[in-house]
Amino acid sequence: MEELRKVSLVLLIREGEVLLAMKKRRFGAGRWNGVGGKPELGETVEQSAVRESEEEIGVKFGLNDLEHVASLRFYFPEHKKDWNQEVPVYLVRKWEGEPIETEEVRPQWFKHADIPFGEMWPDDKYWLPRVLAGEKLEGEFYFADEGDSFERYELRKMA
Ligand code: 8OG
Repeated sequence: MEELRKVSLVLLIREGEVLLAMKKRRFGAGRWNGVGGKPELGETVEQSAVRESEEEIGVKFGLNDLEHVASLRFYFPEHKKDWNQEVPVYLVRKWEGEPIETEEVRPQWFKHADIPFGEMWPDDKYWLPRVLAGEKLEGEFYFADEGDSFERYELRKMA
């Protein structure tokens, strides 16, 4: 299988709540999601998780604060296959600074029971509750279109 580009996804968590951010522009705009993004030249995906979290919501933490809880691979139809990517998901429990709104995103805390799955990537409802409950997962999602629905998915415990 071809190597996939890796793009980080970071979820800040505190007692019973998760921080989601409404993305205001570019890929995924209009959806609530964690923060994170593509590594810059020479950067590891973990470094991108730390840098993007500071750029997007103004919080600081170290590489050691990243708890790798999922590896998800997303596949799009042939005409969109440049969107294919692997997303390592990290939980972060400890950081410096209060999350702030920036040009890119508007952050908000959500209780686990109030997570707005209807305004998120359609795969999130399958893996996010399990990750928040303490599972470590890996899996693949095969999107039918540009990300509004998917045809099939596989999810298993992380090896
Ligand atoms: O840098 P860019 O904005 O392209 O990063 C995209 C972000 O979206 C990155 O944090 C990874 C994340 N992401 C996907 N697909 C999915 C998905 O299906 N669900 C969630 N929750 N996040 C995703 O690329």
